[in-house]
Amino acid sequence: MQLNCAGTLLDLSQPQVMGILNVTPDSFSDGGRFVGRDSAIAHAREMVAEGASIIDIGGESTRPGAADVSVQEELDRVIPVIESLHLELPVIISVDTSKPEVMRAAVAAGAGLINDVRALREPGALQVAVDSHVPVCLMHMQGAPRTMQQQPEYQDVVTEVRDFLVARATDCIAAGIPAEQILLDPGFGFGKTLEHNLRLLRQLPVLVQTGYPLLVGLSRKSMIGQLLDLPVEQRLQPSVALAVLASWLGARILRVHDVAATVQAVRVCAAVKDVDTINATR
Ligand code: 7PM
Repeated sequence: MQLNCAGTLLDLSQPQVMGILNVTPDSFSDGGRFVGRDSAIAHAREMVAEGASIIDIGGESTRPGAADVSVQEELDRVIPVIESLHLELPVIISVDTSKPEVMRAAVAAGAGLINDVRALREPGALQVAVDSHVPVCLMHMQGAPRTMQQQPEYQDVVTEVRDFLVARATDCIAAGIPAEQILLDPGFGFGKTLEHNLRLLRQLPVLVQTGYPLLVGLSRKSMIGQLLDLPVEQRLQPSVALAVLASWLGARILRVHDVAATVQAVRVCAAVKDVDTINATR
């Protein structure tokens, strides 16, 4: 099980960590510290040294209530950082965007994965993804970022998220994306209450069952704030705990802010998971 990220292979038989590099000035937890190109590169270099195999770069804040960002603004934020990163570091670069123009420019600049919280539903996005030949992460979101947390409602959140994601994957395959290049993501916090998020994590094996590798983002999310009443800068330990749970339940890629702690945690978790396979080969 491996992804072909613009020529770089990513092995999914071991859990992989995706480090979040935000280049939005209003990014919710890094407070706009990594706005400049040099500081972004330094942060990325640190995350790679800590064991991240993917760096996720996003220029649009998907925070509930956040303002829309223009194509030009997103290009200006993201493309220079991708160009520099691609020249300086041997790491897979993921672009967190829903805009086809940004996807196209990002892949041309060296991005090896498209991460779209709107699951390639914006006009033109699916065709750009097909033409780019990089893997895609399809995420579930109910509603739109500005209003999604107002009144999330489901009959059965796990079934609805699974059916949405499988339907999107089927559309992507029909359009020409190889099934082996598709990742699915339940989209924790995107149009979900605390209970919805907890159910989705508890029932993650239902999503694993689809056969598509799962990427999950739980790092520093508001569900932790709701459970523990902690501000965003004090959510390291519970974020690591949720990453371990997700990886134990079958997630393949963990999208996180705190790379070093998460890499160590999911590696020991994987050793426990894989102990029978080690014995079988001896
Ligand atoms: C405010 C609220 C700011 C939420 C930032 C966020 C995911 C993602 C994001 C995810 C995938 C965050 C999110 N979350 N992409 N992009 N999966 N694939 O916490 O869960 O970073 S933005």
